[in-house]
Amino acid sequence: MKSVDHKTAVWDSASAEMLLKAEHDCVDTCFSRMETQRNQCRFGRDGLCCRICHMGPCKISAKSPKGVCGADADTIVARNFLREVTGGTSAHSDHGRHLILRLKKVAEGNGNGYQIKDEMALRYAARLYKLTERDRTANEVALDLANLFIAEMTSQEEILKTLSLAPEKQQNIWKRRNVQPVGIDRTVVESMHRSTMGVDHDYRNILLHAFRTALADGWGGSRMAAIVSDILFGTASPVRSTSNLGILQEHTVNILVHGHEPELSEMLAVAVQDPETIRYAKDAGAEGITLAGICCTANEILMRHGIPVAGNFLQQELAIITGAVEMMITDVQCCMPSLPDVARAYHTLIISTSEMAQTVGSVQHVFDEDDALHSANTIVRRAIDNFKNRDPHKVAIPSASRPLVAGFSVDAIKYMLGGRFRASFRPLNDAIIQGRIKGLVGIVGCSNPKEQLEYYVNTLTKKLIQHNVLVLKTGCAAIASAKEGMLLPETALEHAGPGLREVCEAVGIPPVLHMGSCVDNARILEAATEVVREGGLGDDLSQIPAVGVAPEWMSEKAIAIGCYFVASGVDVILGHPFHIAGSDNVTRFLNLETTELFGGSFHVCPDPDEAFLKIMELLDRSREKLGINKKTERKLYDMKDRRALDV
Ligand code: SF4
Ligand code: MSK
Repeated sequence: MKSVDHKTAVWDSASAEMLLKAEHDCVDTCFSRMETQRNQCRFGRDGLCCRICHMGPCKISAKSPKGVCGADADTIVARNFLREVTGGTSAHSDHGRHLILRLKKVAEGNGNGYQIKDEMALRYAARLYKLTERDRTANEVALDLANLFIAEMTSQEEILKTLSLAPEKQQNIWKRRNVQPVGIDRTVVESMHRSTMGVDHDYRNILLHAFRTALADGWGGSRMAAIVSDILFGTASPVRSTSNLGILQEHTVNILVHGHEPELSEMLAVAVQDPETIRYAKDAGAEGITLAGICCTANEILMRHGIPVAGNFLQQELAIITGAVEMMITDVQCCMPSLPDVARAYHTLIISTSEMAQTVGSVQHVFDEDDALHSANTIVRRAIDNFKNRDPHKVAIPSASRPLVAGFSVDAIKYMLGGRFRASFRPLNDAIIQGRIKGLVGIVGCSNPKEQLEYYVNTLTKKLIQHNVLVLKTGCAAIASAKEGMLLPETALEHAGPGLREVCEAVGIPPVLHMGSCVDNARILEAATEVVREGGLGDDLSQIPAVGVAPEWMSEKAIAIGCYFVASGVDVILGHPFHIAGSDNVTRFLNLETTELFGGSFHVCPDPDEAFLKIMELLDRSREKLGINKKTERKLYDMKDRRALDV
């Protein structure tokens, strides 16, 4: 086992303590495995390895510039890139599909414990899609909506209806560029077809399909997932909670939920509050039950229930190393196959609950969604039964934990900005126009052991708010901010520049807004669309002063997200590059030419200071074009002004 320098591998003290304990307990983690993988294959890194047919695998170099079939670097790099975007799109969209099918069952009266929690969100969504909702029951409306969403998955020739939620000019750009996706399933299948041996060889054509596929994610699968989650589990509103490994308790049964599906975790949240279950835990010698989350399942139950967040992607193994976790319950996406190996050194049970996501060494306990509460109760009792196996000599829970405020859905932001009766983005637009807020930056994505955990995210976030940039966060990047105390309005405001602080204090929002899980990046686009609709900042997303950043990304999902941001006209900063360096043409297309096509492109900035400067340059450029690049006095808008701003 390679040793890890905990000072350079991680940023927060809790993770550093657990890395030292891992070494002491002789437990391998992704940080030590990263050391054994340092010498990574340069053909893979540059996107130049092709193994899609069995004349290969072929690798492209100066000496062998073509594969056996004659494919060159451009084709191979573009095909590999498309397949990554397709992987990410599939993950988000399949997540959306599960929720849509659940909504359909609820609408048909077979909810089995699930129900429509937010009828207003349902009726609002129905109106967005021009479904009749007046004088109809919630179930009738929900059934129509579920069927429409299923058709969004399966339609063969019809353009996705969900694209119509974007600003009109945006839709026209997609039409002109011929990148409007049809049904998500067809778009994904076509990606695989195009990139198989002997089909699409023109790198531009392949990359355009990558953007088409990504749009099927951001303005399709992910957007529908967010809509249905709100209907089934309730639209999030600001909620207080805590974060980091210090939320684990020495004397309670500790249960961690990890992955991405909210359905099980919603039921677990109910199950752990059942007085009989709590009594069962006390009979087992525990003081109670602590339920907490890892990764995006954490974000889901945090937003709606205020359940604490134990950590993000790179902390999944570290949480088990505390020796205090009775059970980690995994579902889909971002759950490391190493978890059972780590758990073996302690008493932790790893339970995989999804039939499609099994891990060797874990206990398979397929979550029965048709008997959800009972299934959740059974799992919780099993965790309680495991409490007696905890070895107190192996327990060391770090003390670090920070309070936070999360749950900023678009509705919640609107409400906070304008109040119940005048909920609107107007005050935000005005603050941007007046220069109090310089612009909006969405910081999203994962953590990656190639870089010091959370250094980039936290350094950049602080700099941005100091310079009056309002930061929107999702996924593991949001958890990084939580652990740093930056989701606590009081702390964050200490770091905010005067203009941003003034606005945040006036409307009562923190300068860093936690908007949810990685599938919720669609909500950031929804917020940007509200800004466009409110008026005064351009008529498509490429015109508003807004930038996306994926500092420590690792997942295919992050690539799909980056692409749907760029296709929506938003520039995206990457902390490290895609695997495309083997093709100058592909690199130029993604980092330059997409600006011509969509209004945004990718920029690679390996250092947070460099990223900060690039963001400022991009925001200034947008402000310049809008003619608002100087601070103006606050102006109160009357109806005439508003009409003049309308787009
Ligand atoms: Fe090699 Fe062409 Fe087959 Fe790829 S498709 S493995 S480049 S022969
Ligand atoms: S969990 S995709 S590591 S954000 Fe959504 Fe975190 Fe990235 Fe997974």
